[in-house]
Amino acid sequence: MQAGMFPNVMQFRWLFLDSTEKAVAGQPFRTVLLARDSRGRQARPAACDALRVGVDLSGKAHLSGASLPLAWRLGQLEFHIENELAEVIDAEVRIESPDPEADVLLHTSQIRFMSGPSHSFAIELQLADSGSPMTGSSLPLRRELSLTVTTKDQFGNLTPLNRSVGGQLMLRSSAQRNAMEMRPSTGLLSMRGTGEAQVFLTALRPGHVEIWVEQVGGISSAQPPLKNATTRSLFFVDTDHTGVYSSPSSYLAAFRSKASPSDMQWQAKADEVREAFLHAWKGYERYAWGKDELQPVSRLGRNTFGGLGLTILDSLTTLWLMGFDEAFEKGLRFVKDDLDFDNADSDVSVFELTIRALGGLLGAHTLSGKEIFLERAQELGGRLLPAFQSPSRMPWPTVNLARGTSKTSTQPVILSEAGSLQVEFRSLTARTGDARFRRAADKAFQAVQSVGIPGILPVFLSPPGMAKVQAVASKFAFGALADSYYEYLLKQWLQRPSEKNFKELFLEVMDALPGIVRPSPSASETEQMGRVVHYKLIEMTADGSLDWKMDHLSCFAPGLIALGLMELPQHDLVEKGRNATWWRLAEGLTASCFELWASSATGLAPEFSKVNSKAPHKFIEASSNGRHSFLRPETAESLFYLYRLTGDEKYRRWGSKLFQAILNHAKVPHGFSSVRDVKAIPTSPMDEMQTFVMAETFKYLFLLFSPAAAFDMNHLFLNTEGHPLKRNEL
Ligand code: DMJ
Repeated sequence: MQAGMFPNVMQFRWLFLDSTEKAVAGQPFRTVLLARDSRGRQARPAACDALRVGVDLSGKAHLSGASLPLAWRLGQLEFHIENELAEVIDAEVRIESPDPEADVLLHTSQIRFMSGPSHSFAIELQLADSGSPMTGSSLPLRRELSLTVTTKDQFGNLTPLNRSVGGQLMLRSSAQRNAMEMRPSTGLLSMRGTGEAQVFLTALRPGHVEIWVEQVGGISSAQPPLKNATTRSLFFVDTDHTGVYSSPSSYLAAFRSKASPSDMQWQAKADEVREAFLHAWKGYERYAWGKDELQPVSRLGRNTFGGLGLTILDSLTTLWLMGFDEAFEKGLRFVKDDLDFDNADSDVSVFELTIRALGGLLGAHTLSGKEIFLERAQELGGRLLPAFQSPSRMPWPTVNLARGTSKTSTQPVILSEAGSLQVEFRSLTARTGDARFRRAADKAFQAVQSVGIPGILPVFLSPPGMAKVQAVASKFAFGALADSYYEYLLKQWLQRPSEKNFKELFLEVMDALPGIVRPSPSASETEQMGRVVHYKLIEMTADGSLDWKMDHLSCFAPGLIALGLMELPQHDLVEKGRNATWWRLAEGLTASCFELWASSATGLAPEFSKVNSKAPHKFIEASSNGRHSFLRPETAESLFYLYRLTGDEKYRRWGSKLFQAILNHAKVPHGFSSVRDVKAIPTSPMDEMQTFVMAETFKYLFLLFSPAAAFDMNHLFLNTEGHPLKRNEL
């Protein structure tokens, strides 16, 4: 810096104090100005005090820990410059004397900020031949994928790997030999100076593979964090069952071409269900588009879930399975252009948003392979995560998606709400590689388990705010407040069969189930003389006495048992005579659920019914507060599974009775409506159409009347809202 006409101060020096003399993004860079007198000695304090200093910095750089005017200490001025970006900045220093005649000293330096130490890894996959990015975890077999590993500093600047890690970096995979090829075959990642390295992968077998970066040589303590930070789940599929049909209609045509002679006889019924669904869709489209639910009588829309167009999200998978191209396309455009979580500024159930909205988006992604559904699912998942920030790790009951906040609550946790949002969050992690989703849902599940009660749990647990989870004295039941918790034990196992704890928990529950079934299913087959006994699923109060009441919601249970019979290993089913008991329960409970529908004047099932405490435990008069029907799906769901298990046409006949009752007594000119009293004809409509009517009731009926190829149970399963997710995905 040149000397000027400054009284008593002749020279200035501009120094970098850090020994490396390197500026690093994100770290303060120390600089100092030294003032010297005419003899080259440090200037005296009095000589400096009057000098005014100005500093101008370009880009995002700023002074850290100090503000202007800067204070001289003796003849020295120290200040720190900070910048988030790895870039070159201009630093301009002006020094002015109080003497207006004196020169203004101006000095400009360029400071090159380098990237900070490597902080995070990113792994990106592309199809090697086309360069198309692969953001989901469903990847095609036998196609070469180029995998790029980048290391970034805390501000996202590309940076070479932190030197302290040392050694060589290798890409590792859990794939068995001959199941995956790598180029170079060692998986060596040659990091370029920019912080990027590339390898090529080709999977040869379908299934789940984990990949991660490992360090060979260097400081081994870096190993576990490195592996944790880089592990990514990939799922390779032989793309001839999901995500390959370009449209709903090509999907429909493909499965209809596989119809058996009996399927062909039922095709007309499947088409009637298709038409009924379209009738509901059109009513919604015309009068409530973009709102959560249609009020089909008053022809209005209402926002009961924050205003996400929930009916659209919950209908996408049915639209696909039923082959509706135009409507599916319209739904996709809504998801792409109009679905706005910032507008959902109200407190909405975390559980319902998960099973209906997140499940609907993931299911649409499963079937169509369209990435937009996954992108929006990921965004929604991110906005749901704050709900899991509770001392117990069980979710707070509601979330405000627009604000990303959850209200605390001192109300007990509902078992089904904390224990059945896992398959959606686990699937989201499998497809995006973002481990936060699965971690949150797994922690909630573990929290539920920590009450330490085997088998059937009470329906209420301590509030989310209590770190130690405890059971609250409440009823034991399989219907309202509990249902899908039991369902997700089996379905989490289907998602990842190596996690045997889910299967063990499910078996424990099933072994305990006869405690709330009447008559007892333990009677031998000869005693029952091959009859289908109409079992009832009742409830037990906290003090151990029985409550003789059965919810329609519990009618999912026989379907779940049938799924267990189809999927669980034989050795588990032969133990403790489970096979025979489960068959009896699946058939007998389904018969009772059908009876719930068929025995009412309208043929619609009430929300719940009382059960006679005396054998043979028939249904008696539905209580006046339980006589309404939301057109719930559980019986249709069980008929679908029972038909898959047994191939018995009786289940299709029963399904067509359910469907006819819906047409006769719930259809209104612009949709389908819940009804106030299933015993009263003509019915009184409640002017609401629940989104699960379109997500589930019509879907299960359609699948019941369709060929098995309409829903590939070998590769898929349905979440509790009827949305297809992938088996073996994790
Ligand atoms: C749906 O949202 C789901 O099936 C849930 O598991 C239970 N309640 C409704 C249908 O009745």
